[in-house]
Amino acid sequence: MAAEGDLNKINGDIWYAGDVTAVLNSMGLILKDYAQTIFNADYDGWDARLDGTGAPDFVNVDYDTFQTDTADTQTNISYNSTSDFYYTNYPDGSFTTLDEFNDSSINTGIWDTAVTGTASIAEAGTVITLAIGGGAGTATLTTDNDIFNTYANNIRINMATIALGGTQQLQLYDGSTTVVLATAFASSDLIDVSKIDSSNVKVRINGGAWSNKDISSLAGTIKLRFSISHSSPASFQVDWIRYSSDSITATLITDVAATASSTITNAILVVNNLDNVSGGADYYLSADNGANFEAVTLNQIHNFTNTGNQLKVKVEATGVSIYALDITVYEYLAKYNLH
Ligand SMILES: [Ca+2]
Ligand SMILES: [Ca+2]
Repeated sequence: MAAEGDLNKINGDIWYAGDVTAVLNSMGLILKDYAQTIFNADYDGWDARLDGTGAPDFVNVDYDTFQTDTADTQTNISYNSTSDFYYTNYPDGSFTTLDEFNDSSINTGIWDTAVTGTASIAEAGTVITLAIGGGAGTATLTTDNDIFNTYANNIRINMATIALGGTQQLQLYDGSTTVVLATAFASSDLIDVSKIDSSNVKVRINGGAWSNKDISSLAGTIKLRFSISHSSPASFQVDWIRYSSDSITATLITDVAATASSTITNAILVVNNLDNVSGGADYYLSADNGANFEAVTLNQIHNFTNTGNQLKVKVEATGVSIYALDITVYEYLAKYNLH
């Protein structure tokens, strides 16, 4: 006899509650595909001949392609009005200052400086400048302490003026081995460094795609280091460095829902999303207009403990790695009262 949840039943087998769930979950996979055509029609516009009026005759469907910024709650979430999606965005103000470089003196408790040849390092005018003068030289600005253990796993760096080139690098350095995180800065570059584990650090510049840096070659104290070297004048400036160590949360709650004609007792949620890591975001549904949110698994049937007649969706990411919390939500569709 096929076990509970195994739909390979034969006549005479017992039908379990788990089999009902399995059937409904298989419908969830179909719904996921079907939702794509609904989203697409919503973007393109419904054919005026549809149902005589151009309005689809849906049954128990709630969806949004986010063509307007309608979400009720947006915490560390931003709306992209050009491409109609929501994405996690941690503002600079949510980070803690490591150094703003604004007291015209290099803080020896934070930094070690080293220069050769014509190089110089100076803090003035709210920035720190690493420069090469008339001839060859090298300048490095290195944290005194372990960047991740002393401060946090998430580091954000704001570059200032980049006057001339030379070889510019942002590095991790353990006293003997160097891992290059970024090179050739541009003015106002915003660099995010997010440590994942002892082997992997993710880096992105100006909110772009994350790139992975293998740090398994580093051991002991891992310091952050800015470096410039050149044979003739070159320089760059750093405006500030901040970090985020506390548990950070991004929350998106969708707009006030239309009132359903009957009490909502079950639903399947479909979301078009991009999560950097599996389980990067948690998804919730509320059947009572946001009074109670219940965790759901995408594309699977959810039977509400707290029933109601207004559906809302919540997307939440909580943790300490900005990379892992980097999620994008493009569209959602919830079909309720399937049975
Ligand atoms: Ca200073
Ligand atoms: Ca500054």
